[in-house]
Amino acid sequence: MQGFVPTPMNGRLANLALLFVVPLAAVTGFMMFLLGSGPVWPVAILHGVVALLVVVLVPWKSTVVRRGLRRPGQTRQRGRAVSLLLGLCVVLALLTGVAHVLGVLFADSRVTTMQLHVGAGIVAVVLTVAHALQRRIRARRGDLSRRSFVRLVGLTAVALVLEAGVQATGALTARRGIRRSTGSFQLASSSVAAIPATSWLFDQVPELDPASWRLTVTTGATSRDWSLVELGRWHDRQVAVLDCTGGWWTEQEWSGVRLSRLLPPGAGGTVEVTSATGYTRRLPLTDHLLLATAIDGASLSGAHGAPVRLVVPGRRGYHWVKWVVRISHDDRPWWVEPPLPLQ
Ligand code: HEM
Ligand SMILES: Nc1nc2c(c(=O)[nH]1)N[C@H]1C(S)=C(S)[C@@H](COP(=O)(O)O)O[C@H]1N2
Ligand SMILES: [Mo]
Repeated sequence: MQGFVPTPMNGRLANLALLFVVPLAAVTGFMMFLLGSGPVWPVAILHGVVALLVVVLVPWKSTVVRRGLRRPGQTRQRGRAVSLLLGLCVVLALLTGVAHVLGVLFADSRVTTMQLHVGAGIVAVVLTVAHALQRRIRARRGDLSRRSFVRLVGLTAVALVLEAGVQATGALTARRGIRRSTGSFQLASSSVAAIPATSWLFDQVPELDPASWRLTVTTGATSRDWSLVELGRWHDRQVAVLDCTGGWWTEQEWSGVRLSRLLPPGAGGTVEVTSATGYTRRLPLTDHLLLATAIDGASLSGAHGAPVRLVVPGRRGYHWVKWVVRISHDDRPWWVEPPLPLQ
């Protein structure tokens, strides 16, 4: 190969690059989840370019892989399972990532293409670290040279072309309705019945009796319990997009009571909204928070958060706490919590 193609890479440098590229793909992927709305697309492009750099590095990585497969010995065998699984996860992450962009959604199945994608991506990062610990590579002085920088720019340009190809094909072929800048597709039907019942991780629908259900609102030293009948006094409405990180979105009219009505007039700061399951999110009161009891005029079902669920216009679905039982108001910053829920 060296004879007729000027190789802009070698196996060792490809290994070093992949050690950064795979985790960076995961970081940029999660950044998309955190941004929620607004100009997410530059991050989506960055994610695509970083991820497709993996594909561009394959020719050089493959020489390393072939050399490794020829090598006998116990120690090599031990790391082989990790290597194989890592390869599979990266291929799966690449295929499902591209499939999602092309409109393969599987919104009704137990696992969407995007969920499979994120799962494969997370496992790939863990295995990348394990793999690198098993087969240590030492950086050399020449690695940070101008020459290798130029190589990296060249490879990134190729990845950028691939990314443009994927995005253009997606724009042409995806018939599953409109795609948001977060990458999510509109559900095929706008009916309430079509909305998947989703949990961030493993939350189950809790048994809540609407008659005995109470919402405890704490602000400063005072606390008050609201019953469902009391909240029924208000009929506030809000059209908002529920955009799940599973890769789909739906626009609905949610109705119930503005959360600010349950706080002192003009209250600022943040609220921590807690579910009967313990699931919790903290949000600034500058958001137009609605405690919804109905979608499209009909009462919420248990799976969608009855008796009361939070609606957070402009933020991804994982902020929309279902089965709300407690609201604590104070002036802690909204970001004093894990950036993504842990349950
Ligand atoms: C682990 C966390 C990850 C998250 C949260 C994530 C998230 C996403 C999202 C939201 C998209 C859709 C972008 C769009 O519609 O334009 C996407 C696309 C994609 N992802 Fe990931 N991803 C992750 C990891 C990875 C990894 C590790 C790889 C590859 C090694 C990867 C490869 C891809 C590819 C190839 C696409 C198609 C992008 C394109 O070409 O436009 N992702 N990912
Ligand atoms: N208590 C609780 N609320 C939750 C979740 C959860 O796991 N537990 N998942 C969130 C996620 S990730 C999404 S996308 C929406 C889904 O709402 P839906 O089931 O009405 O579609 O609920 C959010 N609220
Ligand atoms: Mo979600």
